[in-house]
Amino acid sequence: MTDAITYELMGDIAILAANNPPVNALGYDVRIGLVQGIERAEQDGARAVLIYGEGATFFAGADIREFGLPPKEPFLPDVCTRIESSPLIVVSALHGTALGGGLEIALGSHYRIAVPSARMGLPEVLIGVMPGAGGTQRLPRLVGIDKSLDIITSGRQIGAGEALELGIIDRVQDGAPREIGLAYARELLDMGAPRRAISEMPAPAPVDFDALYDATLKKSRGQLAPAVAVRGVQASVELPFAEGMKRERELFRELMETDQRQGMIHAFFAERQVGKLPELKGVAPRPLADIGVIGGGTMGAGIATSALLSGLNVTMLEMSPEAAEAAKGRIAGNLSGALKRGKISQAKFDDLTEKALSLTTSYDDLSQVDLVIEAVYEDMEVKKKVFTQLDAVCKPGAVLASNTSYLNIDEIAAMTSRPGDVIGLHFFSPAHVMKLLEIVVADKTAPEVTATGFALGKRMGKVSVRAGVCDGFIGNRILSIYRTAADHMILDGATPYQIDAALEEFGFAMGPYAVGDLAGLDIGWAVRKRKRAEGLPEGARDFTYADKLCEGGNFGQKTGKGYYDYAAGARARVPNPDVIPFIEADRAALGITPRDFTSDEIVRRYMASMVNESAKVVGEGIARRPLDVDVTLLYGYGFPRYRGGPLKWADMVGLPGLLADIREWAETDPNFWQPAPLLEQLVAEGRTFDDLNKESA
Ligand code: 3H9
Repeated sequence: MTDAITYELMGDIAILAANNPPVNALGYDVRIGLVQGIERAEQDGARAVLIYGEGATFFAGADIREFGLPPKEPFLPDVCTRIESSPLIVVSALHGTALGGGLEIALGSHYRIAVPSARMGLPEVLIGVMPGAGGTQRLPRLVGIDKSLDIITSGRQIGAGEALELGIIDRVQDGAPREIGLAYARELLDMGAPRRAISEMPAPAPVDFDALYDATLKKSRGQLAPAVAVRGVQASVELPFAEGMKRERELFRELMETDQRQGMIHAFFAERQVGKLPELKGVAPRPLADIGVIGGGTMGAGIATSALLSGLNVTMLEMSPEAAEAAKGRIAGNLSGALKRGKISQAKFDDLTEKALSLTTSYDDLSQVDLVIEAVYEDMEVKKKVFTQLDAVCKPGAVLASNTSYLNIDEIAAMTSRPGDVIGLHFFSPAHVMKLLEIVVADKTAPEVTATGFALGKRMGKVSVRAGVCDGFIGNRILSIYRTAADHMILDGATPYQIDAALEEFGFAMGPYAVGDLAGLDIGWAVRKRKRAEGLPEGARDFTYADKLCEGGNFGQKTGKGYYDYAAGARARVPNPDVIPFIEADRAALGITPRDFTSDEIVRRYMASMVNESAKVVGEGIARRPLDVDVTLLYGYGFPRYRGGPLKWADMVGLPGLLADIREWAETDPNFWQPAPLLEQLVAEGRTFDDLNKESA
């Protein structure tokens, strides 16, 4: 026996307890321990076997860290089959999260009991694979095609109550998993309950799997795993059980070989790694109970909503009582969304809006808050005034945060007598929905202030990324470059519609011009005006078509027209006929003869510009590691998760090819295509961005 599974014989019941913290992943030691435990139970003359997990959870799935390495026997599907084929009664007692291979072990058992808080599911598609240890063969026999496809293709977790209703588990009972499992096994033995192998149950009736495959592929926007999983379920209907298991394994292995699997597993580990910074090891955050928010527009109200939902008291400061009431209305509107979705009760809603939220027009009311976030107009002079006033009233030790999306936090901090307490907390709109939080660490920000930013993000359920100070920090700085690459392609002959289509095909939820229409074209207009006023870099290509759209009052969806005409609804996205003539006028003025672009070239240029700027952001230390950029783009900019993030994608397509493209394009536009020194260095050394992630771990 291995240490990962301990064996104990209690009368005629053998107990196999998993001890593989933190999540009892089904690594090699656990698998071999389970097989040996079953064999030993049979040899010892036991009549039943109980399987349960010590610690936080039943098995949370196969050990993802083993993926990509040569698989080692016993393979998980064989372990499940070995459990199921035992002549003894096998009971699994579930707590925590029985996921993927964990649920498959439970389905290989003959009976399943769970504590009320247990959650279960087959989330393999969320890491780019599909159930590979009988999940697609056993679950349909238990719950039918519709339910099993819902569970498998969404990867969602279901609670014990729903699992009981569906018949995935046999009983829900409060108590320690070991105790409830033992009592259940005893009861089953005493009543002479039969062995009950799901593989021996009849398969569900056939349905139109081709149609289901097509529908699933369409829904998952280019991600393959959910659709391939449909083929696995199809095998449960069309093939005898053992053949179905073989087919499932083949499909699982096919997915295992894909870049999509690599991308999604990279995303899984990156989002867990992103908050782990060496500089914060052992640094305690400051306590947080009361926070202030300055400015109750869309952004401020979203931040306040998120803070209230995470249990903080919020003082909202506005310029006038009317503006404060309007902010409260926005917050209540946001919270009523949570109420409608059943996330909070009416009593909680009342409590949050009437007790936890207070309104003020006086800075004095911020004197006792632990942290204050300003979300006022993006103007340095306005921000400086706010911070001067905060410095005058806030208690010592209060964290003073700016939600600016590009302004220099060092300059803002310098307005105060306590720059160590100043930090950037860049939320993304709508702030109560979007998961990304950029924590912008200025020159003098104290480590415990950074730790407090991360603690706030965690409390709010955000994915927080550390960023350094520069124009646009990590995300908006990179965005401005790849948007420029797209604008250049338009000048040279592409249309916004072609570009949107190519990038949506690549996997972005929306192309850049559709996103512009959604966010409001006035934002980019203001940025262009500011940059022109500051002076464009020499040789930079400028254009006017986007300004002309804005000058005509066309700011996108909110005005009914932008790159698209929304008269027929937001989804219709009919091209606005004014756009192409504006573009043609720019081309004529610049003496450009338009040329054709293929979708492939559009993606390549757009992505190369994104990767190149990302490499600059990492090289300059604005992002600590490549994974910080990947997480930023995944959570704030709609980057397709199955591609892992721009730098993981770059590793997979190959850095030398990307650099060669950039060098070639630099021959015609040396101003824009300046290779990042870090990219050149990695190519010269034959290394990848992921090597840098590993070195920093
Ligand atoms: C599968 O089962 C395939 C089979 O069908 C077929 C096979 C043939 N492996 O998330 P947390 C680590 S595919 C290795 O922070 P939480 C995680 O990296 C698998 N490590 O905690 C972290 O490490 P660290 C299907 C894993 O409480 C630590 O555990 N299963 C695994 O917020 C704590 O994790 C899944 O996809 C793993 N499977 O959430 C489940 N899981 O401390 C994936 C976690 O060094 N896991 N770790 O950063 C989860 O969804 C969540 O981790 C879970 C706990 C809900 C379990």
